[in-house]
Amino acid sequence: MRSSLPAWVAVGSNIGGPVTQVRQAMAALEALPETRLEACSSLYRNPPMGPQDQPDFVNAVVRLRTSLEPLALLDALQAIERAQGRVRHRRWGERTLDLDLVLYGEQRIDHPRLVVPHPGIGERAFVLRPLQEIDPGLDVPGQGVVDALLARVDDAALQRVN
Ligand code: J1C
Repeated sequence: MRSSLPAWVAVGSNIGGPVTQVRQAMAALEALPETRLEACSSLYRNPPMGPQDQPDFVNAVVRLRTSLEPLALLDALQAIERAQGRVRHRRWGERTLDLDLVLYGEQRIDHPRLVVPHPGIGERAFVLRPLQEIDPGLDVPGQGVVDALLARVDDAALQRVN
């Protein structure tokens, strides 16, 4: 059997019942082949980054352990997005479901379809806060420790969903 590595996936939605979308995505991630769902953050409701005339987002982060290679995992994430009727209306606009591969082990990947660590993670409280919840002290290759990254952004608008 191939060796498995931890992989962190950010989940986001702001239409189509965002809480249900995020929970359903977590269930789909748990069902992936060669993959275990090791940890789920809380769900966080937060205002949109980008155009403000759209609903609030619900965001979360999960830690998987998988022996899927990075591009195979990306394919699987995109299949889940499609299965949940992914709709994107406009750039930086509302979306049914986003799955972003934030980190894959300690690897740095620069491929036309896949950049890891995910660029922009350092500016996004809606990724950093749930990531810190499940893995405080985690090192983001090339960027620093998650706690230090979180200390630099404003996360006051994130509200934990019950
Ligand atoms: C392409 N990609 O990106 S969609 C894909 N690296 O086809 C991939 N690490 O080939 C490629 N993971 O806009 C390259 N895909 O949540 C990666 N996201 C990688 C996945 N406000 C990769 N509050 C394009 N919360 C791909 N989200 C990349 N505002 C972009 C979807 C999957 C995330 C958003 C709040 C949010 C937003 C905006 C509208 C800006 C938000 C939130 C897209 N998310």
